[in-house]
Amino acid sequence: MQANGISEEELFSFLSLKKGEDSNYHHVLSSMCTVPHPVAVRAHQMFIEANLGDPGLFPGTASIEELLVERLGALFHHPKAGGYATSGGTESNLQALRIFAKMKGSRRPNVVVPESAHFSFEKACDILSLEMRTVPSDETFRMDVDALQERMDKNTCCVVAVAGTTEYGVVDPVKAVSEIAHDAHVPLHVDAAFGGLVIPFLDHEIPFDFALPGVSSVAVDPHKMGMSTIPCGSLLVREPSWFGHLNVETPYLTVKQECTLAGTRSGGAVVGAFAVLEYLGMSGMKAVVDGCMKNTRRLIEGMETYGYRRAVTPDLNVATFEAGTVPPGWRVSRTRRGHMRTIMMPHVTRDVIEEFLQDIGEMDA
Ligand code: 0PR
Repeated sequence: MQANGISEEELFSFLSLKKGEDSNYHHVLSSMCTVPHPVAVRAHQMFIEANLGDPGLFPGTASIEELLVERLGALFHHPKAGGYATSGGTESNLQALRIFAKMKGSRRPNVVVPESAHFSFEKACDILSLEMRTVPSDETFRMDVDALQERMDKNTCCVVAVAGTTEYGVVDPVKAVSEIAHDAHVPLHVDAAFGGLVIPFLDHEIPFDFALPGVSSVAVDPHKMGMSTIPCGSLLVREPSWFGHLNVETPYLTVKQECTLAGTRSGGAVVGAFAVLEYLGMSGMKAVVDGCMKNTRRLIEGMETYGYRRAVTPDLNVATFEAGTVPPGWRVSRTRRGHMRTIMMPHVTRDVIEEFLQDIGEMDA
């Protein structure tokens, strides 16, 4: 630290220089985050100092967290689901496995996850000392359900399905997985970090949530398709009392027990997440998702007219291609199999897609 502070002007000119080095999302097709909705920003600013780690000091913010959980629970066909706002999908996945490992109480617990699962499960299994067993994907990159059962045994504390895979934007056959898990009395955790705020707004139904009796918990991130400020994820569980397995005593706080992973937690981001859902409602969210899906179809169609084949037809707004070089200035990512991966987040408008197609067409010429 410098002995004496610098002027505000000097400070902010340095910060804007650094901000200029960041991407402004305009040509970013590789991100599952997006520019936050203006009401999220306004709500976040309003609650900027609120710390949900000591909710007794911020009862208003804490009641908004409860409302957020209630809204998401209702959206997922279980208004009485228990839940809390996490820092994102990584924490939600970790906490879900933590609950189910404790409930199982096995000495050598294992978790069965699809090959396509996000790398947060690897972190979670490492931290919780769980054996991670993977189920291969079929040719559409969805979990091969036939291979699931043989990986489960009496020490399996949780099965995971992904509703909206990170790499290919497909939804695992959650209904079939749910039946297997239910019959075996093994909890099923659905990672809908990305898809949870897309699937309910699609024109056709894809079962993935608490309407399926085998689903025990769902992770969904407002800071992805919920257009909230970062960080805001959430974990919902079928039985609110399950969080009791995670409780620790917090004698010097305004609440005497805590089940969250983080202590200090951003109230602003949580209020921001709630604000977006409340402001847009079902019809507003559907309009956003419709737009993203239309843009996804347009990109796939445009790329295929140039001869770049899709890797798969996605369920959600993720498009992947057999394609190599990308025009300069554009950010895309690569899947583990080497496919070009793009995500049509709300900042990726139709104009942006047309611009990308034009650039890639010129590159080819
Ligand atoms: N589950 C799924 C299905 C995910 O796609 C992700 C993140 C997670 C869990 C973990 O969520 P958190 O990162 O919130 O803990 N998927 C994106 C990815 O890894 C996250 C991301 C977002 C990466 C924006 C880059 C980026 O620019 O690709």
